[in-house]
Amino acid sequence: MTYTMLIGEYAYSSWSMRGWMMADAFGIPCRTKYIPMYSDAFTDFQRDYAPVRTVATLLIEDAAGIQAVSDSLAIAETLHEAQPEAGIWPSDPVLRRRARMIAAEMHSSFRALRDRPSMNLRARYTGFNPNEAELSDAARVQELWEWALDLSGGPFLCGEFSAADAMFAPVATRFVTYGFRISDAAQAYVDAIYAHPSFRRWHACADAQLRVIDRYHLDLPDGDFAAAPRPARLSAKPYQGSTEDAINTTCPYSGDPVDGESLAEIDGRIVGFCNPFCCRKSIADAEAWPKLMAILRG
Ligand SMILES: N[C@@H](CCC(=O)N[C@@H](CS)C(=O)NCC(=O)O)C(=O)O
Repeated sequence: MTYTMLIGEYAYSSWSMRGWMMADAFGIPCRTKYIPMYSDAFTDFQRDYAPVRTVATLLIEDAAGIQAVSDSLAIAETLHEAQPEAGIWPSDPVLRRRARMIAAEMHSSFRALRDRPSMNLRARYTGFNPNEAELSDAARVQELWEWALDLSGGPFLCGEFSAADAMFAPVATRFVTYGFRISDAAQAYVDAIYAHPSFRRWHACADAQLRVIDRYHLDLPDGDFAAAPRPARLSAKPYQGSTEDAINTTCPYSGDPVDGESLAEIDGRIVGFCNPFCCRKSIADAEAWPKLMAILRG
């Protein structure tokens, strides 16, 4: 059985992030396939897998063929059923019930918060004035977070990172992007999300993906994007030179040969990748990628 997660834009597609984290954050091997949103490729995807029409969609391939499962909660339950030990839902039944309850509320609610302040990992606005409905959603999210964190003791909603956190991670980014005033407990949780390795990998991919979709950007002053609560990152920049300068000959991710246009200087060492995207996501946050760190520290 093999898994492939079909996703949309890393910077903007909050449901893609949720579905993708349901596998990545729990160490479930799963290929990622990006389908550009608002493109012919997206229309083809909807036609090929109808009635599926949204990302994230999980493709499950086995001897019987390929089955497509869309919808983040269905993806969580499908993966949990296949790998109950992975920790998608907490093993403790009390925590598991709570995790399911708050994940379900995230899935079915918060229309206002999901609409105008849409996910955008490329911006950090100043001057966003939340309306009453957005403030009310933000208050309810914090009420749920504080209730869950109090009961579990944190650092994540139900103790260890679970599907409930994958569901709320994009909300944490909205609070950052739009500068919502939140409680200290909520801010500590936002910081924990931003420090989580799987979230770091997703954010690094958002940094690496160059496509900008204007409809997700508001006409507001952009604040200090670098000040988002991301952990300190290793110094890294693109490197122009020869593949022979690199400490590796094959890409840490794909195993394919290193490409001369995809070299980076990371923490003082030259590393090569198989394509520019792999190179950019590594520059964005090297420590998020264990296979890269194994080469750097090897
Ligand atoms: N309820 C779905 C929502 C998924 C969703 O709306 N995804 C958006 C991208 S963030 C999408 O694929 N939109 C395309 C469309 O609705 O045609 C889930 O939980 O996954």
